[in-house]
Amino acid sequence: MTMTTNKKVLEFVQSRVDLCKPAKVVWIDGSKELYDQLTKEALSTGEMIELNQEKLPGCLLHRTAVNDVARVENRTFICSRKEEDCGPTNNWWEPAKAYAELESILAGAYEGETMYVIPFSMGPVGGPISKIGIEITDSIYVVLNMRIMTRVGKNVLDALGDSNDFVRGTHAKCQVDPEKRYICQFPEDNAIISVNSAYGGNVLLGKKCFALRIASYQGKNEMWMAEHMLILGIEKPNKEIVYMAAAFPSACGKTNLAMLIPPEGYRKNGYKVFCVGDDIAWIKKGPDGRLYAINPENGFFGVAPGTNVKSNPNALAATQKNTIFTNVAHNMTDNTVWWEGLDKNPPEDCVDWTGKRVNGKTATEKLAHPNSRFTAPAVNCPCLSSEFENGAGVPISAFIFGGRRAKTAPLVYQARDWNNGVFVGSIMASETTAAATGAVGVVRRDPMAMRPFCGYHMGDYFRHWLDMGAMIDKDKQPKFFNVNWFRTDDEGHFIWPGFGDNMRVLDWMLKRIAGEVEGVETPIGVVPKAEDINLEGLDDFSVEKLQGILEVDKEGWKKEAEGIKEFYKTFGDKLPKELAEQADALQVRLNG
Ligand code: GTP
Ligand code: SPV
Ligand code: MN
Repeated sequence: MTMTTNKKVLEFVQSRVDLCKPAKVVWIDGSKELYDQLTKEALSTGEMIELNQEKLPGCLLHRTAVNDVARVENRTFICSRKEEDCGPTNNWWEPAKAYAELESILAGAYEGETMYVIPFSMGPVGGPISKIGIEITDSIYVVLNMRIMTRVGKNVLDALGDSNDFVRGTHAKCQVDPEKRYICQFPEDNAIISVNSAYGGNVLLGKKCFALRIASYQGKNEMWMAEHMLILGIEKPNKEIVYMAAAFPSACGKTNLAMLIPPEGYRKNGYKVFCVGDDIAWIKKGPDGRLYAINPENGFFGVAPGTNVKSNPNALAATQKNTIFTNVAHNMTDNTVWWEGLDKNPPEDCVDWTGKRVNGKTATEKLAHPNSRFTAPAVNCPCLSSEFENGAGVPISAFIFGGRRAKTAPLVYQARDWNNGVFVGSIMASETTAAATGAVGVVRRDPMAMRPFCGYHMGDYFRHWLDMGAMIDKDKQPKFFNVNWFRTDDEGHFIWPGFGDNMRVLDWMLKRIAGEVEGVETPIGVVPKAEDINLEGLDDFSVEKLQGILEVDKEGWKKEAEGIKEFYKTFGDKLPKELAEQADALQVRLNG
């Protein structure tokens, strides 16, 4: 059965059949019958485990190979025709060589197996900002996750019609061999090839591979932006809703901020927060000259550890049905799931994320992998924005950048204008997390949280940000802020309470956007006067503590400025001169 007469789609699918040699081809039509049948099959082979259907209806558990639990940045390649289009923050692989090696790995890779054809839309089907992809895979896990994370089915092919404007994604599990694992993007060919992995970020090709790496390149050419940003709306007591988009690196708080529940005092006064998206934003200039953003995804691929009724009740609620859990702990007593930070009661009879049966109370290893995840449908989220299905997007009033910094970066500051805001985004630095393989807790530069996701030269990406600003009238430009929830004290404890209390910082931003409050000028930007951050209801948090984390440490920033210049040097003549000037001006202000 095929579902389209689109010649380009049929050619692509046939090319994969010829190369990978499957025993059978199944087109994913979006019907429940087919998903049920595939789920049954995955349950029968043990690929998926059915959880307690009374407590967690429609929920499944999956464990990946122990060497395949996170994105692999050192095995991720941008295969642009010219090396100079890849840039110093990415790995480059010459397309001809990459294709040759990948095709040798893919040759016969599906022998004896079923090949699935997944037509998917990023963004509402047929929407003005949406784009279409086809993912070919041999993994039912991928099919069932793509169903949650994107819009999948025949209607996508109908929307595509005869067009050639679709991204070609090929995935094969192969032997899950880490030595032959490659995640390759071919921006000029609209193509992605991912082999030898079955971990989400590497194989759900609509997500980082398409919606960021390929789409960032498309956005540069078509004057829009693909960003690693959550989108949230804050409803004020006067019912006005202000939308903000925030870029934090992986596992640095996007899902949590996107689903924030304001502190009681705010709720009483009529403030509400709505989630439009938790990871990716596609942003385009709208008919009224403002920037509009959509969330191209259809679900949440969220970090499980640390998610609990206090930290993020909305995310937890979203995982209570039709959710796939990956690499969490399996509670054998009632066939449910558990992870570190869910509660203080690890299951005694437990299978840990590696598949080992243990007593969770006495186990010394982590029961869930630090990068264990839930794949939950967006519609499950109690605070999902009513604009979620609006293909034209929501108007953005603020861009927020942020990272995980134990020192130096204050709780919040505001950039002076668009170009200074781009500078602030470009100098972002953050401690690495378990979302990617490699050392955890090392500070590295991660411009706009896009270092692992920019599909072209980062210097050209900065230029694109500056060009986007130049296209928007000053009075319609979003304001730029930088936040850091992660300052620690001498014992290594987080100082700021974070989570729902981050509303107090967003509130200051709202007032800045409305022009209702003055700030304090510092060399790096405008910080709040301590009295302008509402601490009502925060009993054990003093104004002195707040002053401590609002302080701009000049000596620390002088070192930071030197580090920025070093980092900037790596871009050579691709660094926009506007940003070089920004770096100089920062040094002048710090020494003044
Ligand atoms: P990706 O899905 O990898 O892109 O991550 P993310 O940016 O969505 O991060 P997420 O919201 O899942 O948070 C990651 C970790 O940071 C979790 O363990 C959270 O509990 C923790 N976290 C989130 N927000 C805060 C905060 O405000 N303060 C503190 N201390 N921790 C936070
Ligand atoms: C991230 O690492 O930023 C994620 C998870 O959102 S992944 O899909 O693995 O990229
Ligand atoms: Mn992410």
